[in-house]
Amino acid sequence: MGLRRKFFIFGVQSILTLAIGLSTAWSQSTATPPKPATSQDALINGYRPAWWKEAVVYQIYPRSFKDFDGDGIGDLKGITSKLDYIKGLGVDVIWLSPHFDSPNADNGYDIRDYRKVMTEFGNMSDFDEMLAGIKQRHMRLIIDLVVNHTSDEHKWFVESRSSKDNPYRDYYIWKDGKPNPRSPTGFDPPNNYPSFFFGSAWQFDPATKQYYLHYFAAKQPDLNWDNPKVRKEVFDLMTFWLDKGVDGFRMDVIPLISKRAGLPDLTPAELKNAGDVYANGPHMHEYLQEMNRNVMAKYDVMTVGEALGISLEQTPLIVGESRNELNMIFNFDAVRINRDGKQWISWTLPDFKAIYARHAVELDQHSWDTVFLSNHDNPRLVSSFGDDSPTYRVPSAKLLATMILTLRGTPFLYQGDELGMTNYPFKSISDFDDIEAKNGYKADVLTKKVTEEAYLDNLRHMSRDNARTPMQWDSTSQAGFTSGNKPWLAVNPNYTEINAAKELTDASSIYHYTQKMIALRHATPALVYGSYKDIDPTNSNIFIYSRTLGNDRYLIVLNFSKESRAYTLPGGLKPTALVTSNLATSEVGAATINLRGWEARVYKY
Ligand code: ISL
Repeated sequence: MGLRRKFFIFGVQSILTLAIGLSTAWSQSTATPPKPATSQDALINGYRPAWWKEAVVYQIYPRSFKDFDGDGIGDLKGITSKLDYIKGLGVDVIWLSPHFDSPNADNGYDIRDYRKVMTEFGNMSDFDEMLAGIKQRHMRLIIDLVVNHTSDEHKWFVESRSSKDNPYRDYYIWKDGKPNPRSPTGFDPPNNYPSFFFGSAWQFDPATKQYYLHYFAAKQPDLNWDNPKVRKEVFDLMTFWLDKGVDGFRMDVIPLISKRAGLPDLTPAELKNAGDVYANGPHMHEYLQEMNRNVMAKYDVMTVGEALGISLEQTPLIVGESRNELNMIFNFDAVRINRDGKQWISWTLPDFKAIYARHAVELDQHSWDTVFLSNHDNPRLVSSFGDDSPTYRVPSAKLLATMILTLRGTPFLYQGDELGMTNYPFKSISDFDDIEAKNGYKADVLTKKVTEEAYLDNLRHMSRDNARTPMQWDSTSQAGFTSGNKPWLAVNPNYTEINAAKELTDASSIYHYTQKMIALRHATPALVYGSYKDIDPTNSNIFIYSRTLGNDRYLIVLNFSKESRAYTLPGGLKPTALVTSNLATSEVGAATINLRGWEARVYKY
């Protein structure tokens, strides 16, 4: 199908859906954001409409997005300079990974001052300018709320560790160690909790001879949410940013805030998945409801929790409308289907599809969902779930965009995936920046538990640094990311081939395809509020599902393989029109369709 025809179909599509009066979508050209949904608003397919249900979100990892001042580190002025690019894609909301003052033990997920901008990223007036630019373009901004832990350089922790009777002592979790005369400190940690970043989750502090708890790095001490003063501090800092005009929060590891009473040892079974125990503590729901009452209820905001350790079955207890906790959460079942703990494993399409089928059963009209397959903690979308070889990178990246933008739930896109950026060809441990990769090297390779080659091979597939290499803006030096000659993390050498400048001038690029899919979603209430059905759950190569809203019925057909396949549509399904496809085709109406490798089609039926 020629491009002109595709545009025509999109045009007809929007007119039809608008004409039947179902759309509450915030169109790109509308000058005023839609009003928040009220109880008077008519339900759509049983769903209460809301702007954050209709939005498409774009995640920015500021360190790697665009460097304005040439120091090799992305910054807020850099983001402001690229707002037209982001708006051009058609997204509604930007999620900004942490931009706060931080010593960067974990790239900003270790916050030293919640009310100050990280010096490398600029200052508060740069933030205000960026926010104004976002609003001028009728987009919204959600920021990262990292409040399970702070930096050990946060003034609360500096006070807390200074003496046992300091007023901030109870802002964190301190415990006596177990006496052990053979240990250099004279103690062993209070229990067997492991850290997500290797080793014990306890750090001995010589000043007071007690241990503090850190689920992540030793420089990320966990806050004590059982202390009402801590909760008040968090609610105040959230209010500070909302009063500035931000539109909500992505909440980092929010299910970990409430700790198990008494902190007993984990059993051997629990140790295999410590995150499941750390999540869902006894007061988690109570604290989230308190946060909602004190903060969110007073604003029209979007909240999305990073729900590490929360099972699908437990999800409605956090996102259920009547619960007054969060709007939605990230569930990791799909994005982590290719790993077992920290080990990369193979996966099958039926298992992958079963996850979405389960979501449709467990999350009803009162529990909103998210869709994402990449972010700053995961490898590149096309390298993990598509095929990043020269032949199939473009079609498979487009297929994945088709899927993410037609599934049920608010879609989250990660910077660079709209260009089909790929994993980085890491050669040695010195190529990595990530604390997780480096700690793992010390824990596993230097102790000879794992060979260097096996460790690096695994990291090449799953390291978080794959997603953190600088955005590839053009084919000039350092991909146009920085005018300096040393970005904080190396640019992927494929930037001369894969870059934004090239894709912007190519009507058949992944960028433009993503833009069209976003426009289609915005114009099509069935893709937002429609019911979901997996049509052929056991097929190992084809993912085919429907999204239906009354008589508005869509069939999405995705060939998740590089082989061409003649596919007979199940149950006598008869598409009536081809809405879009990622490869030129005009096949409509046949009982058997001929899909090429990584072909994606959206039909009406
Ligand atoms: O990325 C992971 C493993 O490779 C996860 O275990 C990750 O640490 C987990 O999803 C929590 O992530 C969030 O909190 C961390 C931070 O390092 C991540 O970047 C953040 O997304 C600690 O704040």
